[in-house]
Amino acid sequence: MADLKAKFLQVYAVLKSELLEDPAFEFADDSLQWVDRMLDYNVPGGKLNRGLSVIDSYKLLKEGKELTEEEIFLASALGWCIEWLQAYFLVLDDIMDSSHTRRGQPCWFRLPKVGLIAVNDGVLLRNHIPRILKNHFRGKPYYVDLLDLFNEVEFQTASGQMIDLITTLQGEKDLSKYTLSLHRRIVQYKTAYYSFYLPVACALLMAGEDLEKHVDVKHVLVEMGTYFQVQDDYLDCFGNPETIGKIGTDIEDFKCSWLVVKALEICNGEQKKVLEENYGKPDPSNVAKVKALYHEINLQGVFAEYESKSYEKLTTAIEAHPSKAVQAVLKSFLGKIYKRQK
Ligand code: DMA
Ligand code: MG
Ligand code: MG
Ligand code: MG
Repeated sequence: MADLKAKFLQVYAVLKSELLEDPAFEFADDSLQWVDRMLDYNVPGGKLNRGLSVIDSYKLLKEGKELTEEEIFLASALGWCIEWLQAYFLVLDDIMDSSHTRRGQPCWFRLPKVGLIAVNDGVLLRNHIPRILKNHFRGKPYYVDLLDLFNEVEFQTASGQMIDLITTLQGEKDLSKYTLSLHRRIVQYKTAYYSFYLPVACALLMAGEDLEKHVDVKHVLVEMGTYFQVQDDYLDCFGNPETIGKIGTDIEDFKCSWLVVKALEICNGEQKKVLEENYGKPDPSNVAKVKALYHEINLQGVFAEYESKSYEKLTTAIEAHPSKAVQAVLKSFLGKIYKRQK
């Protein structure tokens, strides 16, 4: 595994240098340096779970057959495309969410020299993906399907982000619209497709599979992605910022987080008032009141129960799948995220 990660990181260096050497652009030295630094700051610093799971999944689909160097390289390149996509979304997400830190460092747009240039950097990151695909997959029979997959998933993610953002302003802070079904819709679109379905879909395409024959796999992955974003919402409030590398902003931002949805379900009239008066305000004293309420109604316990129930349900769904190889892919995914602290 350590070996695989080292190989994966080597592929990053190759892809980056190809992008920087791109003859289509005659970069002046300072622009070359900008892109170089921007990539290093935003692309490789995360957990790399999404990227690495393309290789993992592909391996499992090949049922233990030794992968060739070329296969490892190609699966890694696809993994990096997902990491690039994630970097693009995160750079913009942090601006829109007014976040401060990401992966244990200031958000890219918070750097004094960067500011809103980060918006264009996001666009650049996004444009790097088809360039990487063109460089390495143009001759493959599944090239068109890959392009289509990335386009489709990007559209879904951007749509999810839109719903996530516009729900915070409709009707001047009205908590009554925050329901589990709205939350589900947001997180499926903004997180589940790109974080869970995309890596496995990339591996399936590489293995010569037809994605339309794998809607059941997609279904399980989308459920898993939903569970993953509920964890993200939970960690936003209850996680250790040192461990998760970011400081939560969901309460300040009036987000339709799983926590506030659950709180609204549990609260009595008086507690609901506390939420209405304090949720979505930037002042730390308002945030503290919301957090105190979350503790009072034992949201941590509610989450722990949700977590173990989700694990059971997902395991049952996975075990119902006819292919052992696919089961192994899905189980490996679930194992990586169950009870995660970051
Ligand atoms: C993130 O949702 C979704 C995308 C597509 C970046 P979020 O704002 O809850 O993520 P984070 O907590 O990492 O800022
Ligand atoms: Mg965010
Ligand atoms: Mg966000
Ligand atoms: Mg979050």
